[in-house]
Amino acid sequence: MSTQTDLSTIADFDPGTGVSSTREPIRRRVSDMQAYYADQEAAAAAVAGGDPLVYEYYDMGVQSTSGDVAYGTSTTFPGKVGDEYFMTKGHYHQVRDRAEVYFGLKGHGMLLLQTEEGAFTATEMGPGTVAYVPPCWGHRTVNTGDEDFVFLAVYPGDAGHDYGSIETTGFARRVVGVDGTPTLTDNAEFAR
Ligand code: M6P
Ligand code: ZN
Repeated sequence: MSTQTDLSTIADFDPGTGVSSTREPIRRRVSDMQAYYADQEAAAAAVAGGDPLVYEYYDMGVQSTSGDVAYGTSTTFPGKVGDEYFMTKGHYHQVRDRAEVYFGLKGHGMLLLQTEEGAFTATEMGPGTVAYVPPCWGHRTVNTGDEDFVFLAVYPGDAGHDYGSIETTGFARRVVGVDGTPTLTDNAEFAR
């Protein structure tokens, strides 16, 4: 059997920083996801005050077939919008039953997981943590520390990203700082 993947295009990355010297990352600033945050005034102020980078993601360029294994590194920078920690948009997989594995490389964060039926769970991540996103669970990561939070993500090539559902419903919980401690709180706007 032959593969159409050109091995010379498969990128490597620095396991300390997640950065790949041969790939361009996707970058998300506060303005790219303003409505995702609870405090709209703080989000507008962050955009006006320089629009900080929230996270970047290097997709290592594997083709998107069911037989391929896609992988990439994600860095969420430290920071908050209001009292809510910087986070990824979060997504379900377009092909819902595709799972994912995260491997923590640097810094500290939280992986939020939820199903469309209303289940929710969260797990803490740090260097060396292996976290599993089971089939059909939506997932978002949050930087709860004061340094870059970096992890490797591995998932089936045909999984795809469905952002629409999370954009519409949000996540059941938000991660906010309470007296300096990352704390899960109910998301008042959550609708499922
Ligand atoms: C992880 C993986 C990627 C994802 C990235 C950014 O590295 O799950 O597939 O693209 O985080 O998260 P999001 O796509 O939700 O913005
Ligand atoms: Zn995913």
